[in-house]
Amino acid sequence: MWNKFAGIVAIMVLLPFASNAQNPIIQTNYTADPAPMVHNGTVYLYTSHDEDVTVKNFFTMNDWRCYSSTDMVNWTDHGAVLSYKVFEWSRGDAWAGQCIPRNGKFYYYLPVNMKNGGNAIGVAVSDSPTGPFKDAIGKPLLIGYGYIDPTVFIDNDGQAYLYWGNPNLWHVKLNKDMISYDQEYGIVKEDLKDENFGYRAKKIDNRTASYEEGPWLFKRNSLYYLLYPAGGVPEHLAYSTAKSVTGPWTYGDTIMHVIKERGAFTNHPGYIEFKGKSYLFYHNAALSGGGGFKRSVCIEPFQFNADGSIPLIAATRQGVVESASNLNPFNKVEAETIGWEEGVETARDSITGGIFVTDINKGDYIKVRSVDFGKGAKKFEAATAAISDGGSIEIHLDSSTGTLIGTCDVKQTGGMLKWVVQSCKTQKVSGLHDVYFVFKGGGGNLFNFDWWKFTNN
Ligand code: FUB
Repeated sequence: MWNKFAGIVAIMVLLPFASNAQNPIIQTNYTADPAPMVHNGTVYLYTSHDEDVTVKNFFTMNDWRCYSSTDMVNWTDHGAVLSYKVFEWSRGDAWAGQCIPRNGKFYYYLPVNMKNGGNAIGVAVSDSPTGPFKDAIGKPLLIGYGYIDPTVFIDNDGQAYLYWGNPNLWHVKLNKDMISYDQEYGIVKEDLKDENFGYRAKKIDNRTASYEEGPWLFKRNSLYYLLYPAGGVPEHLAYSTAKSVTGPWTYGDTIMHVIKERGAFTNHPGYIEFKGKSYLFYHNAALSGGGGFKRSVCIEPFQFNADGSIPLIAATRQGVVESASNLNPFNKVEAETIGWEEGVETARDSITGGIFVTDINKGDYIKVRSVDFGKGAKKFEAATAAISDGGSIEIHLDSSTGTLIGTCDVKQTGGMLKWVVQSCKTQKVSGLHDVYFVFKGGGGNLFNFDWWKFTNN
C-alpha cells in the first residue's frame, strides 16, 4: 500500500500513463500471484500480498486479499480474506494460492511455512468467496520441500486435481471432499524434460527443464493447459499442453517475456475466460516503490490462436481497454470499487466488518470506469464519515479535470466510522462515462467514504 510520500513520487512516475492505464489493476496495495476465479457472473481475484515494509530483503507476506469485478475494469476491494494465522501450525510466508468453488463452499489451497520452517500446503474453506476462511482440516494437507504454489482444477468428470511445486512439479487427485487426496494414487512427480516443459538455458541446482514454479492448470476445448513461470529468475511465463490432465505434457512456448522493470524477478500466471474473452493475469513491479518484493497484479486480454496455441502476450500499461459490461450508478456502489485511484487507501470497518475508502486527502481521486447513466442522473448520494466539515467530493466526467457535474460537501458526522448519507444535486448527466471523484478540502485526512449512488429524481 503506498504512503503519501510514495504517492507523490507515484504521481510523478505514473502520470504519463495514469489517465489511460489499467495496469497494475490494484493501486491501494502491493499484490502478487493472481488467482482469478469466475463464480456466478463475477470474477473473484485472490492475490497474495507484499507488505509495505520488506523484512530481511525477502518476501514479506502475511495474508491473502480478494477483489471482485463484473466488468474487468473496476475492482471491488474485499480486504484480506485470510491470514497465515488461520493455520495455527504455520509461522508465515503467505505465498501463491488458488481458490475454487465446489458444493456451495469455497476451497482455498495455500502454501505457508510450518512452525519448524518446512514447506506445506494448507486448505482453507468458507461459505462465501470473500471469506472469512478457516482452516478446513487443522493441519497441513501436504508437507514437503518445495511444496509451494498450488493450482486446483476440477475436470468434467468431477475429479479434482492439485498441481504444485518448485523446483519440481507434483500432483495429487483430490477426493470429493476437497480436503483430502487419493492416497492410493499418491503424490505423482513429473519428470521435467525439455520436450515437456521447455529448454532451460540457465542450468542451476541441477534443474532440468524450464519449469520453475507457480503452475496454473485449466482446460479449453478438451485440451489441458499448464501455464507457469519458467527459465529461472528473472522468470518469463511459458506453457505446456496435454490431452490428459495428468500428461504427458508437450512444451508450448513463451507466453510473456521477462518484465525488465524495477527488479521484478518473479512472475505468476492466472487465466480465466469471462464473458467470451480470455484474460491472462500476471504480476510486475510497476507501482511506485515497487520491486521484487513489492509486486502488482496486471491483466492482459488475449486471443488463443486458431490451433489452440497461446500467442506471445505483451505486458502493457493499458491492460483491459474494453470493459466487459457497464456499471449501473443507480445501484449502491461500494466506494472501494475502483478503476484507478491516486492517494487513497482502503480499510476494514471494525464495527460493520465492511471495507471503505480512507486516507483521503486534498487532490486524491478515484476513477470508476464505464458508468452508464442511461437517460439521466440528477442527484448524487454518498455515505461518508468525518470528524469535521470542510471536505467535499467533486464529480467530474471522463478525466479528473473533465466536466464538473456536481460538488458534494461532506459534513462532520461525529466520527470517522459514523456513516451518514450526504447528497447533492448534479447537472443532468446521461450516457456512458468514466466518473472521477476528486477530493477537495483543507489539510490532513478529510473523511472516509463507504458507498455512493446517483438517482434520477
Ligand atoms: O509470492 C511468493 C512467491 O513468489 C510465489 O509463491 C512464487 O510463485 C513467486 O511469485
